Amino acid sequence: MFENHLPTAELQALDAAHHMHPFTDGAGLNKKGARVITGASGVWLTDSDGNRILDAMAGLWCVNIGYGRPEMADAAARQINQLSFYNTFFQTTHVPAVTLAAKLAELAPYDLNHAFFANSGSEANDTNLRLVRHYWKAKGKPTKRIVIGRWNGYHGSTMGSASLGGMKFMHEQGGLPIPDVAHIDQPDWWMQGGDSAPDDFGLARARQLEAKIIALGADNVAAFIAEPIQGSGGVIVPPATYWPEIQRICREHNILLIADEVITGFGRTGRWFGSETLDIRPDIMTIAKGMSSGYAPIGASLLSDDVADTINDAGEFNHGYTYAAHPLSAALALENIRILEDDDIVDHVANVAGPYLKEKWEALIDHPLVGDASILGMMGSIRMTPDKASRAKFKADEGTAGYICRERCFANNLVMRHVGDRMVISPPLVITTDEIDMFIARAITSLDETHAKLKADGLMEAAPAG
Ligand code: PXG
Repeated sequence: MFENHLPTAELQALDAAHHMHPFTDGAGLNKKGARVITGASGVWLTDSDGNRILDAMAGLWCVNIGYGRPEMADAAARQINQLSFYNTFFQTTHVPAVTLAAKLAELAPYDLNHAFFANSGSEANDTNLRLVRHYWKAKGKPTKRIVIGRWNGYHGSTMGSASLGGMKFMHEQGGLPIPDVAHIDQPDWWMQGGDSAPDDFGLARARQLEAKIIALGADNVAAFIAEPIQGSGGVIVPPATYWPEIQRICREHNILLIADEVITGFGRTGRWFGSETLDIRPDIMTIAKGMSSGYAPIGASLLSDDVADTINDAGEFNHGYTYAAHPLSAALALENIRILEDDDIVDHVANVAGPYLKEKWEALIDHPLVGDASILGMMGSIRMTPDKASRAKFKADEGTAGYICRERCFANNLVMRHVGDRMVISPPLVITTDEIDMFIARAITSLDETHAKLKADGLMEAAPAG
């Protein structure tokens, strides 16, 4: 690839002077200099120093078809030449919006036949918050306003979506959560299950929802929102008992169920949607990320017939975004879906790359630092621990080991993300078995180096139990 940029140090200096990064300690980064990514193809990133880096995070859990597909470039050029922008307000529509909405209705399970478009997962979840309240008002139940989410859930970074999420470190900044949002605990057996069996723990955590609904009064609760599998929270695969019980509780108490499929959608779990893999029947589904594989920003709320009909019959819904169903984004989402279908990528996850990665990933449990290695489809996590038998946390601050491991991965030209002392992965779905071998080899080297450093620094000590 030809070099068409300033030298790395100059780019880093300009970045430090003018670019504020999301979720970043700005002063710390500015001292060190950001890594500059200049290109990407398939599962490989290239940086400004010419390193080739294996991206086991698919960008930010989103590049499902891999980077740099020329068909996507062609689709973008065709759409810009045809119609570069028009809106969908004021009784107009356009071909990419219609075609994509119909395609999503075909792909989505059950009667999720209606798309309300946004530009991101955060925006789509803000839509959901307003939409469920509007829905219950239209149904003659205006007091049903509270939305229940989960501690350590992630639904985005706007005021509404961050409130629905349960990231306390986010709530601490900016006066969150907003009113009429409540939270229950997450189904993280490894960290919080104590002596209970995983299935009992799953039921107990689901029943927190019932207790919360009863405490608040079902007449005051609009909806429950959750990720089928928590992503940013650390790839927490819930015990098998969890989702059926959540489903029962929502049904019995007349609460809408919102499945946030921003990460789990578009093949990541080996089916088109995580709700199919985990047998969830949501009233609303949030989608984004893999919807366009990150080639352009787009998100949506997919609504059941009942929810959409109720909203449609309730007069004007005073809500919408300028770029909703942007023709370029919609065209790229359509081309992305065509590639997922024509290349049988969901089948590749279910029957080829997924099982292969599962075998190699779960074998990491034999590493002295690894206390848990779980994976579903192309979402995996390992928990590092100083003592496997007792599922102990480190005595050092949570995230110390994770940060060291992430830095070792970077040094070994591998992107894995750390969530506290968990390492998480979400590779492009097109990863081949050879690339999985390369990935695992680099992951093991990084874990070995992390282990050596933790030992050398006296950090392999367990925190006191409880
Ligand atoms: N829901 C879920 C389940 C997500 O994972 C969002 C909503 C918000 O989407 P937008 O498009 O507004 O970012 C997300 C986003 C990380 C990380 O490091 C994860 C996300 C975003 C940024 C960083 O894990 N997920």
